[in-house]
Amino acid sequence: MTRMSGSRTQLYIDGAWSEATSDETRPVINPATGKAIADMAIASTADVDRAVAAARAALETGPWSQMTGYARRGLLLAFARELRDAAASIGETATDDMGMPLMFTTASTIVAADYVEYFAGWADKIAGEVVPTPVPGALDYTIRHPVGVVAAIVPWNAPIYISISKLAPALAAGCTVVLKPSEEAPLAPLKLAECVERAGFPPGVVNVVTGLGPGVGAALVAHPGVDKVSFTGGTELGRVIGAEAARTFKRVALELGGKSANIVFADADLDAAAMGATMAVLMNTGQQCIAGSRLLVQRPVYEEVLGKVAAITGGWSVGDPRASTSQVGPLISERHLDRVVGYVGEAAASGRVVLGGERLGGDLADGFYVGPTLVADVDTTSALWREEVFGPVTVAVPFDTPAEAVALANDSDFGLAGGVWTHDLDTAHGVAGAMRTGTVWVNSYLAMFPSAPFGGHKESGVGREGGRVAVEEYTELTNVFLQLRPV
Ligand code: TXE
Repeated sequence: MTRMSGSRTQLYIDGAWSEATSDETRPVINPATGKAIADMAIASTADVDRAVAAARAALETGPWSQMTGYARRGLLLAFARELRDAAASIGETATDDMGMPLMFTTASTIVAADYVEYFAGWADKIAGEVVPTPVPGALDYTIRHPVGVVAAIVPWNAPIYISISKLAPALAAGCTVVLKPSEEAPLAPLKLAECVERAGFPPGVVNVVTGLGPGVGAALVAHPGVDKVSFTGGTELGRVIGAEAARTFKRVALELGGKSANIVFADADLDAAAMGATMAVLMNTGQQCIAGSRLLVQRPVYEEVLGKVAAITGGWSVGDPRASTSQVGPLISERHLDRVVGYVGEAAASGRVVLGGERLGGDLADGFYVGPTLVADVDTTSALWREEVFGPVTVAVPFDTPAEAVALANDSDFGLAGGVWTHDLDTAHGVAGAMRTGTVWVNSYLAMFPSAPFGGHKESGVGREGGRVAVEEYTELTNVFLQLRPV
């Protein structure tokens, strides 16, 4: 559990834990049991103002403002050590909070520590450049400043990983942060703040305020004291946040939805492809933006691959996310479960439901569990094919030629990720290069690591997380021109 007053969570502002000034709370529901496990404090406008003011003071006048990149690197490395030490306890909190099986939430915290270490390495390497000029006897160079106070607005589906993928590059660049967790899963981000505190960051560098999106989230997006909004969530909300942030010329990073195509060619290692296709959707019960939810299979091996995917999928164990054997947990909420099952129901008329599609009962009836689902021969104009379902649902169609596969894959409003399974060099590079997505995996799926830039084309978002570019996006450039006196 996290820092509480009774059952009520606290806010982390200016290096201290405090009560929200409003009495409003929202129950935090464990999706495996349907029972409340805490009451999330709903921050008031005054609390949001206090968090932004603390972040601005830390940025402009506190010890953080005077720290070199070398010193920031040291603090980030201390933060990574705290995350590693707390991985088991953060994992338990995240599992109870949002239902991801314990083995994955614990691993996710260790991966988060890896991300922090990687970005610690950039903190002392952020440099401008010397710029050629057309003017004799002049010197021109650029300086990279931290962009300022960052509002990091995160969703519920991967609260540890997504919080860290914003915090780590922002802190490496010298920014200060107000983190707003999702109301559906606020507890793990609050545990991250405990690691920030133990690592010894100066007050105000990282603040965590909980609350509802239209209240606390919207207040941060509109706040004149915030310089950049980094948001991960649904595309429709991203559209609203991008437009609102533009009114005050804030910098914006939007990591939004996806409907990624996983393309299997007949020459591929079909067992590996079937395993990859299964993992691509079942990890985190399909509640991930990069889920390879559209499966495209070359016609001669279509039925064979579907059979393999169904067999592997059927072998994954669905159950209590606290149990060490569970690989697939519940969905985040009953509302979300109804939405996922509704998508499959609508498509059943046009497609062939090979597996699943229904809420699970028995011992799992109190939780929000849906069976892993495979729907074949889906109408490519249907909502199930085109929209992000965010559940353990794979939709499949056959194709004949590489050109047809690329056309099908790119016929989407999204452009986040995709997979290609083939041993033919021309097909691998040709198809990877033709896909309009931010990431393409070849003979692999879901490989994520901190040095790789990650983000979307089209309606999957704006900006990149991961790699050097992620740090640079948390900086603002100044160009300095000096006219030197001749010596
Ligand atoms: O996230 P939301 P939801 C997709 C997925 C899912 C759908 C909705 O398909 O079913 O989006 O998910 C805060 N101003 N993804 O409802 O609504 C909110 O409090 C400012 C894709 O959980 O996008 C939370 O902290 N902030 C995805 C955060 O925004 C506001 C991850 C995300 O909320 C706000 C999750 C407002 N007006 C869902 N309203 C991905 N890209 O990985 C809400 N928020």
